[in-house]
Amino acid sequence: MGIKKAILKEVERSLCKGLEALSTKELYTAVSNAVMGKINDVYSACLKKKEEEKTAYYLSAEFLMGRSVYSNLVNLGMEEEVAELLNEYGRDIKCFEEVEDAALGNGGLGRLAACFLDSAATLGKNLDGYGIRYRYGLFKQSFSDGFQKEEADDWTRWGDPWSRRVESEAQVVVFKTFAVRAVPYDMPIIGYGAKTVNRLRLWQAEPMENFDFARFDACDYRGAYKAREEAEKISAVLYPNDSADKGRRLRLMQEYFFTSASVGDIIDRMLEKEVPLDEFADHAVMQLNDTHPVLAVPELIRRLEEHGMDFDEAFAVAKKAFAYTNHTVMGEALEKWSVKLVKSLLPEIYAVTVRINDELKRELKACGLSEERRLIIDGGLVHMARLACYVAGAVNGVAEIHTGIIKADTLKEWYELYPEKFFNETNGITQRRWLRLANPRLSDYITRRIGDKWITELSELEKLKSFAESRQEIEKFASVKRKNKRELARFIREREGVEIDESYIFDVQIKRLHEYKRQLLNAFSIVAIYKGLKDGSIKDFKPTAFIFGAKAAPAYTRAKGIIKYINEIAKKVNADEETNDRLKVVFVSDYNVSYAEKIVAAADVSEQISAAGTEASGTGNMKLMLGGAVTLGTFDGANIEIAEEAGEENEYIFGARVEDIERIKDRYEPKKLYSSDKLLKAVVDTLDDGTFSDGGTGIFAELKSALLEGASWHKADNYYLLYDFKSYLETKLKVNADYGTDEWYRKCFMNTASAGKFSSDRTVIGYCRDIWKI
Ligand code: 26Q
Repeated sequence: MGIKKAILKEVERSLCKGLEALSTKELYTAVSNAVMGKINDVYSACLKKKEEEKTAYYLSAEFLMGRSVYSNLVNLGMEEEVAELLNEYGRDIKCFEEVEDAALGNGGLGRLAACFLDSAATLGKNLDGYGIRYRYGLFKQSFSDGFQKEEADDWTRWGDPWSRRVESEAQVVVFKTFAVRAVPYDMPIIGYGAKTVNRLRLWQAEPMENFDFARFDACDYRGAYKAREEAEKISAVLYPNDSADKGRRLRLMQEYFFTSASVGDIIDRMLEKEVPLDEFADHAVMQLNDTHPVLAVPELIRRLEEHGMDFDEAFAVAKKAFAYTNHTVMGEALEKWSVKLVKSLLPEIYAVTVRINDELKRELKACGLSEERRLIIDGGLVHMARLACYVAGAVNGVAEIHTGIIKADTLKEWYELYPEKFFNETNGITQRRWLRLANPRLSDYITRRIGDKWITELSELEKLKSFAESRQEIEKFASVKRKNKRELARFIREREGVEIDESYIFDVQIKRLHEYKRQLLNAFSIVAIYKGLKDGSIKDFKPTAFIFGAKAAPAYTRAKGIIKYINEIAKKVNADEETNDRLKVVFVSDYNVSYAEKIVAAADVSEQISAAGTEASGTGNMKLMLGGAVTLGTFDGANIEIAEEAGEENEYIFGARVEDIERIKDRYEPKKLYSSDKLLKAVVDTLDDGTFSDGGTGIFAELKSALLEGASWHKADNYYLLYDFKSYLETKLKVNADYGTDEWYRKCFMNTASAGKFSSDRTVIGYCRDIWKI
């Protein structure tokens, strides 16, 4: 049966109306149920195959899946048929744009997990995901008087038709004084072409018994509900920090909850198949997505001991069963938990950790190496990255420069001890979502020229280069971008109320709001340009729309101050009739995966301006490159590899490099720069000279003081904004001058054509080869 018929049947079966009369939600449910019906056979076959072959498990506290309906239709090759069917009934497939994103992640790390799942399924690799089914994902963002406001993200408001609850495979997770049930919700991961369907299993926390009947009978209603509340709290909400933060008990509970359930699940399946547990690592390998799932290590040992292994045997198994990915260069951002907390919540896990630590001490002694910065239990804290580095069979960074930095600095004691464990696996993105789905116009353009092999082999894009010398070709490529820009402009007009059009340069910075990512530097450059336009020192400036998308962690006061500052700039600049034919600023609200898809297709300039040596990789940079934007960026993270692939002449690289910062950092005096550079001073002063209002909060003055004076926990301007300001502004003006010519569009074209390396297919193949051995 074709998909059209299946949908009609679904409508007939479950609803007493014709397709034309369904609500959007009913239509959505019918379409997704029909799709789910289509994949059952392949899904079962793949589950079976994984019982026989070695499987990798991606353990991650975050999976930023975005919207599933379109990507599933694309991967099944059913997009056109379904659109056609809906049209026949007077409906538009675009109506599903109302459907909420599954935002069970903060940013890069969570989206990377989602891209890997898509790639592995497309490549036919055995990779399943394990995570948490948060009741509420990353908060919804709105602005009130330019200040960020947060609201709970009720992502299942539209139902969750892509998941199946598997009651019969629930696990029990035991904490010191109580236990909860972990109920799996399984989401099929459909590879492109649908030959492989893998599985993402997300655990939901529930009480052991539905009800405390004794209490209920005794009319203690509150008590009866309490157990439910206590249990459900564990998977209630995603932590909205994208950096390690305060030893919060609930966060530790979340981490143990999903890793314990996942390890228990993997072991149960092996026992069912009668696999001897000492062969565990021949059948399974667990990839730890940062330190968040590292409790899986002592948990595996604990469970193997429960099944009769002794510690040494269990430890030997664990050493072959884990691999660890690091996503941050900043040592201080590595997770640590207080011994007191771990002991009080997870005494058995703590006891296992002590034994691992003893083992480590013995080993260090034997090699005559120091315990310093190596002990897992150290100074009253349990160091999760150390635990990971000690036990994991492989440790990897996520871009060349990042892997270099963790070897030389962040994890240097471990590199010294186990150099053979260290790998680089440069991040990637799935072209199915980020080109085929997000950018149908560019997809068609490409396919008409080189065929559609790029959808599963992105290095095919190289073949576009033979068209690079043709003016006509470049003009057609440019016209694709123009149409995408028109569409985004319309969307922004409707959603944000800001008027821009396709004649503007679309200069975008989209990523989590962080000091190190330097959105404030971007803001400063805009203020400088604004001043230059007003006083006439900047002439012939081509109209530019500076577009920001970002969420700030609710407790990150400075990040929220930066949002307010940019919104204040937007308010002033957009209303100024002297300049607003050339300069617009818009901070889009509630930036998420679906918004990213629209922006990525329409961007001209990709702002990747982190202080050198701070961004592990970045993946937004790759999405924008693939869409034909030029990078305005520092030599940091994967920007370096992007410039290497596309040619530095096709990007706009500026600012201090890691070596420069190393050289100057001990004698850096931002105040001197501030006093000696008139423009810089005038720009920084807009933080407290009354140009913009922070609503009396004092937050702008605090931002200024962080730059000029520092704070108790950091030096002045610790991300070198003032240092890079001049070269950034110059480079930005160069971008403006170059824009719009044939030469410009050729740069854009070369970016798309050179993006082959950045497919997550390539990344997943690397993990399979170097680490998972599958
Ligand atoms: C930790 C403890 C408690 C609560 C939250 C967290 C937490 C949550 C999320 C810590 C970190 C994150 C996310 C980090 C992240 O997204 N890192 C990014 O990972 C990308 C994929 O490798 C890289 O491209 C980015 O450079 C990196 O910043």
